[in-house]
Amino acid sequence: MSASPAYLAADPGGFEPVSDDPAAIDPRARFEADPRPLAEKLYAQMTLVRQFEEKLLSLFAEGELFGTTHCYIGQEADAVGVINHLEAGDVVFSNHRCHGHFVTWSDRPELLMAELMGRATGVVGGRGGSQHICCGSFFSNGVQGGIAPAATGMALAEKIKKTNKIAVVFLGDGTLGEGVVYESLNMASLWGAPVLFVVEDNRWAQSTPVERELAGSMVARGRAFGMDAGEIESTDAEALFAHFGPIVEKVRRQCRPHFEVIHTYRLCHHSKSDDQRPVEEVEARKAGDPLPLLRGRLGEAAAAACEREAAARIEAITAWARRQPFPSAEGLVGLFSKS
Ligand SMILES: Cc1ncc(C[n+]2csc(CCOP(=O)(O)OP(=O)(O)O)c2C)c(N)n1
Ligand SMILES: [Mg+2]
Repeated sequence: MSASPAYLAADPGGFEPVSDDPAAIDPRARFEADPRPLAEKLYAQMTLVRQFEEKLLSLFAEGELFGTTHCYIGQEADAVGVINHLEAGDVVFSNHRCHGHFVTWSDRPELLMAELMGRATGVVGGRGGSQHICCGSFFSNGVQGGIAPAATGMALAEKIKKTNKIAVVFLGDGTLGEGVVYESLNMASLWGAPVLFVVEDNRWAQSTPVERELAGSMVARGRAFGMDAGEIESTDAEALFAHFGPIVEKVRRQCRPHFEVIHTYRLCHHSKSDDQRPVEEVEARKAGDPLPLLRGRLGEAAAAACEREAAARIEAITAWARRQPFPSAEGLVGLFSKS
C-alpha cells in the first residue's frame, strides 16, 4: 500500500484513523461479529444513520454547516439490507445521497461528520463535503449516472484480478434517465462484470414524480440487457436483508451483473429544505418509516438502548469533529496533484 494520505494521520480526539487499505473495512464480518439478534443490529445501524442526519440538519439550521446535503431519511433499510452482505474489498459506489451507505459500510460516522465540517481529519480531508467520498473501497459522486460506468469498470477490474470481489452501485429512479447507465448495463452484461445495480426507487427525482420521469418498467431495463433482475417493495430492514443475501452471493459466485429495484420512499426533503411533494402523500408514507417498523419487533428496552447508544455516539463525534483542524494548503499536495 502507498503511504497513508495526510487525512488519515493520527487524530488527536480519540478516534482511530482509518487505514487506506481497501480491505481494512469488512461490513459483513463486523455485522456477523455483533452478538445481538438480527433485528436489533439492523435497528442500531439505522438509528445511527437517522440520528447522524438529524444532527446534520440541525447543524445546517444553526449555521454551523454550509453547502448542501441530501439526507437518506426513510431509506435506511436499503443500506443495511444490502451492505451488511459485503466483504472487505467489495467496491461500494454511492451517489449524492450517500451518508446512509457510508455510515453503514464503515461504521465511522465521525469521519463523515468531520468531512461535512470541512476538517482535515474528515474522510477526504475536508474537501469532498457531503457528496464526494473516497475511502478504501467506498466511493461516492454527485454526478447522476456517472457512477454506473465507474462501478462497472471497477467490478471488471476485480474480475480480471481474480479477487472474487464484487461492486455494488446505488442509483436513484431519476438516474435511470441518464444514458450512460444503459451503456454500463450493456458492458456489464457483455463482459460479465460482477456488479450489483441497486435502484432505490423513492418515487421522486428532486421535484419530479416517477410517473413523469420514466416510461415502461424499471426492472425490464435490467432484463433487456440479459442480466437477472428483480424488485422488492419494502421498507422492512429484515425483509431487505433476507432478500439481498442470496443476490449478493449469486453475483459473487456467478461473476455476473444483477439489477435489483427497491421501491421505497424518501421521508425528508430532497436536500436541506426543498420539497415539492404533496404533504398528504408524505404523511401517508410515514406509516412505512423503517425505524418504527422494526422498533415494534424489538421490545422497548432493546430499542431504547440502541437509541441511547446512537445519541451518545453522535454527541461524541460532533464534539470531536468541532475540535479538528481545518486543512492547510500543504494538505493539497497529493490530493489534486503529485507535487
Ligand atoms: C448529471 C446530473 N444532473 C442533475 C443533477 C442534479 N440532481 C441531483 S439529485 C437529482 C435528482 C436525482 O433523483 P434520483 O435519481 O431519483 O435520486 P434521489 O435524489 O431521489 O435519491 C438531480 C436532478 C446531478 N446531480 N447530476
Ligand atoms: Mg428518486
